[in-house]
Amino acid sequence: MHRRMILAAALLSAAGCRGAARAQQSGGITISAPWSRAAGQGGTGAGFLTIANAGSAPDRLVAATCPLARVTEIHTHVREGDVMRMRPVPAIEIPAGGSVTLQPGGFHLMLIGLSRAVEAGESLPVTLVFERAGKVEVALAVQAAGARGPAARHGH
Ligand SMILES: [Cu+2]
Repeated sequence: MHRRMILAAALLSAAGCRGAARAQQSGGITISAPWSRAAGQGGTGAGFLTIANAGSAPDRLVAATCPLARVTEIHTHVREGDVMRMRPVPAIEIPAGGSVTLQPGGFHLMLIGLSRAVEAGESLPVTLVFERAGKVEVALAVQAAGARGPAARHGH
């Protein structure tokens, strides 16, 4: 267990050195590899990241806000026949000692109604709100539009 924590810390600091993935910690909650994709003004952006909970109790991501988005929602993908559709969810539970990754094709943040274009290379501020850990600020590293595959089709 101790060894695993050291490894995790090493991985996080390595990510920090690359500058693309800043880790933020609050209480037992650690956020790593936050990223997004380029999107146009008035369009919809997405947020992806990994949430680890080192605490002894489960926590829940209950909201997120981004100053550039009119509305920020927490979404999941559900299969309907052979089509994947996105659905808002009220919360994502992060189990005690576990982690959840928001990624294309699964859970993600949806940044709806961007007040300006978001370009690759910039970082997008997002506030995550957890039931127990409270607010956690993260900076999403913006990648090119369509980065990481098919889930780039995020129309609303
Ligand atoms: Cu979505």
